[in-house]
Amino acid sequence: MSVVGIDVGFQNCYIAVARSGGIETIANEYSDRCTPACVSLTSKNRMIGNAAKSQVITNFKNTVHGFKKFHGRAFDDPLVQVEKPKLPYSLHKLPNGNTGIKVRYLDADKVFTVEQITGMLLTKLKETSESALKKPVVDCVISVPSFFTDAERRSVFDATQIAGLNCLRLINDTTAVALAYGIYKQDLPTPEERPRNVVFVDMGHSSFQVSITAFNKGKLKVLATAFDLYLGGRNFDEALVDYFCEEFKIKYKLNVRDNPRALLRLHQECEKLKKLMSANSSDLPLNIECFMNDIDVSSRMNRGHFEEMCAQYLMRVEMPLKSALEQSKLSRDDIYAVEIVGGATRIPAIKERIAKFFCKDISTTLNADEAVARGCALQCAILSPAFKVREFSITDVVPFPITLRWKSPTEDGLGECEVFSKNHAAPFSKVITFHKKEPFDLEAFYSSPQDLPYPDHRIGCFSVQNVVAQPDGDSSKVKVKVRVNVHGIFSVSSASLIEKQKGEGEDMQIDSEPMVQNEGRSEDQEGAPGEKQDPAAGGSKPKVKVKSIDLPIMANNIRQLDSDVLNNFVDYERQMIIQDKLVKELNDAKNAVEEYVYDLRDKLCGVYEKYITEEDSNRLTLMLEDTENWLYEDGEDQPKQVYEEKLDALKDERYLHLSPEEMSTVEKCVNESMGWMN
Ligand code: ATP
Ligand code: K
Ligand code: MG
Repeated sequence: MSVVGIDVGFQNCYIAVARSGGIETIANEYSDRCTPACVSLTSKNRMIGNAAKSQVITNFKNTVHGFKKFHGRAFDDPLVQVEKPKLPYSLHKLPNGNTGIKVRYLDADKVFTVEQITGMLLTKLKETSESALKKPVVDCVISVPSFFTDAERRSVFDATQIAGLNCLRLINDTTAVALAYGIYKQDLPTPEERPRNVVFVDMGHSSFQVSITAFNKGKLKVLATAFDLYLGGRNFDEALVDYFCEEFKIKYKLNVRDNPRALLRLHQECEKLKKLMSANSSDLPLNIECFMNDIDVSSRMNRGHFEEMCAQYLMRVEMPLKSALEQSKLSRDDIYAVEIVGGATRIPAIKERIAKFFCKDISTTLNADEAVARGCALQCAILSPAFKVREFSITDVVPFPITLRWKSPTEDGLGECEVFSKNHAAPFSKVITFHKKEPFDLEAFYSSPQDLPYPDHRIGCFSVQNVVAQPDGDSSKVKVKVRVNVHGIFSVSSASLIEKQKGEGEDMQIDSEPMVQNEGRSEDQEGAPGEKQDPAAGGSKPKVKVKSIDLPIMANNIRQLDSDVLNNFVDYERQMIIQDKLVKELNDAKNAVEEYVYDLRDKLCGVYEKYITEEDSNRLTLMLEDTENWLYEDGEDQPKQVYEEKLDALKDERYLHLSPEEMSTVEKCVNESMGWMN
């Protein structure tokens, strides 16, 4: 069983794994611990991560990045519409209204769902973990922003399935960070003592998240979360881009915005400049050669000017901090530490604002880039029976209150009740008792749409089926279990009808006021979200003589892929993986020929020189030249087998006429020249 944690960022992804020594962040094949959240589609294959990032400018129409926020969002969603004009690739409205991503792939127009694109990214991250762990990876924990609603979480969960991962938990970014902070702390207060309250601040590329978490020995409890959905490092890049676009219009008469390639380059340069300014307060140059219409551009910027330009963004840092503190009902004095993570918290002005708000020096004891992934891996280790890790209990919160409304087709019992208040503990299950004579619908929705960072407050409709009256005509007692599961996803998970046994004289409750019974049980692990059946706890209190019958629940309007659609995506992902593998093998075979040519050419005028006749040497040199030309011409695009045969033919050439002793001398020389001997 694998223990893997993945931070899927808007811009950067990190993987942490558990190995014998503990949790460690791992590097990909480019020796980079950061894998860009980027997918590039071509006429032959897909490139994912670093390879895709290098295509951002050259293949801009088919290189997809900045898609994380499209999860669970309709094409018409205001957020999607705001992002759309800024993207170098095209979005497309899918038949079901969702956001599709339109690209050219294998020489055809193709629309992918965002689940598929994230699925591709996860496939890459899965492969990277597999090559580090040298075994198949299936189980993992993946981070999502704490403000993700049901639809967004379900969509990310679907993506994990497309990639063939078994996601044990979708954990909130800031909760993962809290776990990474707390689990190794030896000096946490005992459960009887007052908890240690720590603020976690994460500003990434796209958004800003804050949580306040209370720690005691062996446990953490999130008290409050707050966020700014639209505040992140990219706002600061965009401010610079805007500024230089204006400047270059005047200075060089260039309309940068009309040229996607130039605009993308400017973006990259501005991000670099922004990072430099974090470490350097002096005037810094911006130079881009051959920027547009063969013109070289140059300008300057310094931190002071940059901060002035970004005043509107810096102003917004305080709000979520204030909101989290208010919700937690703590005062500044109750805060033990303020820990910051996320790339954008490296901007000095942001650090200053956070410190100023809490009247406290901020701590940077965690690795700003890797803490989320490490926390995910720790959570995975806790959930994995195969791995020994310190017991640590995690109680998260419900970020947005959830209400249940019920109605029956004919009965006039109509009512509603808030089942999960804001900051209610999660995961959590509750049992609600209804008195009904016929099937009824439960509509779940977020209670305060004005605070919801999502345009549709509906979560889904759950029909409780097969409900019948008691033989004596009375209403039946129906126990319905609702929960927010480990992924932070809401569901009506089970229902059961309690049959009255003879002689049981029970008081009936009024339909419109269901009894809510807290189970207070925090679930450690469960299956896929939206599962419709599981063994009903049925509120089976001991000693009451009742018979309980499980009732089927039909979930409607849940924002999740239908299982046949999901299965198609799973199959298609597998096909694409095979296609990529074939292309890679082909490229490897071609590269092998090329490498052989270079290698032999070196040896001919090096270590082999003494042992080869001039005639053979000339013949081989010519042959190598022919092969090289062939590679650029007829041999440019051949099946793998052709390259393999070419290589075999080259290797079969006889040219060294040596005795066994001479052969071993040559081998020794070759090895020495390649530095293998010492
Ligand atoms: P999100 O959390 O929004 O999904 P993410 O996790 O991909 O995004 P991070 O990797 O935490 O984001 O941070 C990336 C952002 O941090 C980028 O905007 C990047 O430019 C910025 N950043 C990184 N280093 C620095 C630095 N030294 N100074 C300023 N900004 C930086
Ligand atoms: K990240
Ligand atoms: Mg992040």
